[in-house]
Amino acid sequence: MKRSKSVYWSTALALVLMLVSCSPASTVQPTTAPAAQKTYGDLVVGFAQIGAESEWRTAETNSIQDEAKNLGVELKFSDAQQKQENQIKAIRSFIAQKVDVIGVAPVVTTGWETVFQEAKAAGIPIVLVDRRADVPDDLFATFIGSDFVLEGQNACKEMATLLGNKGNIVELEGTVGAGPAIDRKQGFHDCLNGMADMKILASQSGDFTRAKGKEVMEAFLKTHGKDINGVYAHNDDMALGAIQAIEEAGLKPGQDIKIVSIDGVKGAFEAMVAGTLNVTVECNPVLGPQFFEVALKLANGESVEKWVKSNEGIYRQETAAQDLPNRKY
Ligand code: GYE
Repeated sequence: MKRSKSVYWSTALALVLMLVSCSPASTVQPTTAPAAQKTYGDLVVGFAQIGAESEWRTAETNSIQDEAKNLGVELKFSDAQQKQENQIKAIRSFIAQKVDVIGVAPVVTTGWETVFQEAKAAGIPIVLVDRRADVPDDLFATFIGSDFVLEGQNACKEMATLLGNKGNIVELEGTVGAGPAIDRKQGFHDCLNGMADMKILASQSGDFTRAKGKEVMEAFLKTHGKDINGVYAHNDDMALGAIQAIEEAGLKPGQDIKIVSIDGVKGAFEAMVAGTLNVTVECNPVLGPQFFEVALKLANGESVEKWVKSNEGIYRQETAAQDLPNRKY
């Protein structure tokens, strides 16, 4: 009898508990704990790199790959061999792999809207690294890079000092349609507007490469010869090519023809120590740390500034020997 009583009460208790838990009034909403914060070790990041056209680009690639290793981030890296269609293919592949964040150094400023829309639809933030893209603000999270217009203005002021505000300049432009090429040209020309006796004799793209820079400089020398007082190169690699062309033409680069370029790579410091380059305006390629710091914030739903600006200096022949040993790239 006793046994049946206890069975009765435990069954009744179980029934009551069931009814209470099922009744709407007493239904306990499951508490949605905030999503656990991701750490670097959780991050999967895609990076669509342009290629390996210059010392600067190689330094940027090294910075991103080394920093991913230091932080334990899973990095999916692609080299587009300078082709935009390859960068777009890489971004689509990162979307398919559902990475947390996509970084891209857009080879040119246009042609990105469709694929960036696809990334947005997939809920994957786009981070522009070192080069900007002409897309609406809602299609990218931030631009990590330099003020290229300011770099062009600084290069112009350095050239004016070297030429005593008077002379003829030839311009080696970067890749046609690339943000830094457009902006470095604008900055230099804006500054020239205020200088009546400084003139651009010719401008042509050397595609940011040493070989093309040499080729274009050879053509400038054939056409303008000794009328050329200065060379403005949008990057050091083209300047180093121009130096070779000037020497082969029997002239002294850095003396007969003053040379100002942009980037601040090791080869430029070596040329300044040798006296063949006069000035390099720094453009910092060591963007890995800033890139992954931003990527982690975005992966955790935090907001970031629309432009994470790099800080840079101007380096001249006079101090190159003491600067060279301290250069990081
Ligand atoms: O100046 C050049 C590279 O995008 C800022 O691209 C970068 C530029 C850099 O090829 O050397």
